[in-house]
Amino acid sequence: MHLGGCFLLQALALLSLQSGAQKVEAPSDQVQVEVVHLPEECHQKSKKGDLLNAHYDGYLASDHSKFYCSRTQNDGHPKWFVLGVGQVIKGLDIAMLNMCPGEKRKVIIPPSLAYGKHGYDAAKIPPNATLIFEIELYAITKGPRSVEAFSDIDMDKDKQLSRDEIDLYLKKEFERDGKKRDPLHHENVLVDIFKKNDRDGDGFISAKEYNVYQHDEL
Ligand SMILES: *[C@@H]1O[C@H](CO)[C@@H](O)[C@H](O)[C@H]1NC(C)=O
Ligand SMILES: [Ca+2]
Ligand SMILES: [Ca+2]
Repeated sequence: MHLGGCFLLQALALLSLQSGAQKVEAPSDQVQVEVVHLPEECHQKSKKGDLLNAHYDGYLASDHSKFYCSRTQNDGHPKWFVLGVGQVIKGLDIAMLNMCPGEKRKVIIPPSLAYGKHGYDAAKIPPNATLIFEIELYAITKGPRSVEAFSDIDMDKDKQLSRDEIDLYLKKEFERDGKKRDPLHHENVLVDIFKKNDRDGDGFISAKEYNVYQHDEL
C-alpha cells in the first residue's frame, strides 16, 4: 500500500514535468526522474555498489543557472563514482539507480537530498536550493562493493581485502571497460574506498566492514 502510493506520486510528478510546467516544486523528500533518452538495448542496469562513469550538469531550479558541469572539469573526462555510498549527494545516488548505459535523465532533487538548509558556498548553492541535474550515463562497472565481488577481490582468501587486492581488481575492471582513464582518478577511488570502509584503520577491509552498507538500502 505504502509502495503503491509512492509510485503514484512519482507518476504524477512525471506527468507534471511532461506537461511543461515552468515552476519547479519538488516534493520535499523525493527525487523526480524524467527519462530523456533510453537506449534500445539495455543489458545492465545500475545498482547500488556499481562503479559508474557519467557526465552530469547541475542547475539551480530557482533561476536555471548552471552551477556544475562535469564536462568542463577534469579535462572533460566523465566522472567515476561508486553509486549509493555517498560519494555524490544523496539525491544523485537515488536518481541514478536502475539506469542503462547510454541513458539520459533529467532529475529534480529537493534540498533535503542535496545541500540542505545551509547550501554549499564553494559551488554557490544557496540555502534550501532545489537542484536539477542532466545526467548521461556512459558505463557501469561492477563496483568493489557488490556482494558477489568480495571473494573475487580476495585473491589470497584470507577473508579481508588489502589495498593491493582492491587496486588490482579496479584495474581489471577498468581494462575490461576499455575506456581511457586518468590514473589519478583510480588512486582517488582507491583512497576513498578505504576512507569509507576501513573503519578500524588497520589497512584491510574485513568482510564485516565490507558489508556495512548492505543493510542500508536507499
Ligand atoms: C530553509 O528551510 C528551513 C526549514 O525548511 C527554514 O527554517 C530556513 O529558514 C530556510 N532558510 C532560508 C535561508 O530560506
Ligand atoms: Ca585478502
Ligand atoms: Ca579494517
